[in-house]
Amino acid sequence: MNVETVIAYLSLGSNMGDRKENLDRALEYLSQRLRLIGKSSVYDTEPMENAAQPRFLNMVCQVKTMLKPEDLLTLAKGIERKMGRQPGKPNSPRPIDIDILFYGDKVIDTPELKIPHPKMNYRAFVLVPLAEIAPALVHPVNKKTAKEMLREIKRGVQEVLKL
Ligand code: PH2
Ligand code: MG
Ligand code: MG
Repeated sequence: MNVETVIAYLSLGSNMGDRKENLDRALEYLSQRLRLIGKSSVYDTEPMENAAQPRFLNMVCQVKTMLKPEDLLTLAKGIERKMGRQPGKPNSPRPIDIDILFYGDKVIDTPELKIPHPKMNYRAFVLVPLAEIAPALVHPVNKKTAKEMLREIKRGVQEVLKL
């Protein structure tokens, strides 16, 4: 069997219930199925896009996995469900949201899955923790590093506070 290990980056966010506990629980569930090799600090962040919801805790983790991208997505969705997230409510408060930011340098663009995550480029709540743990990581499409992408966004960076 030809199994390949890939380094992936995931973004975790919670703005419902005990937010810190939710992040910890999600990391625990993830570590049961893949190898957690890095994690950022936890940041308290202003909600973006739908401002009329509670503040988030956000973080990014680095994982090593043999799961295919679709299976990694299934794992993430399964943990979201197990932790009580209601599906089909994209911009409402949630105990946990787990998004795939990068999967090696693979580029995927299907209706179900887009990698690299198309919205990360302007999201301080993603780029601040990402640049903390992987400043030199290169985006496979725009070829910028995490640190460069962070430098380019001005709006919102002040709304991301390290816990
Ligand atoms: N997630 C969103 C939309 N807005 N804002 C913050 N601060 N943190 C998030 O995780 C977040 C958001 C969609 O998933
Ligand atoms: Mg999300
Ligand atoms: Mg999501």
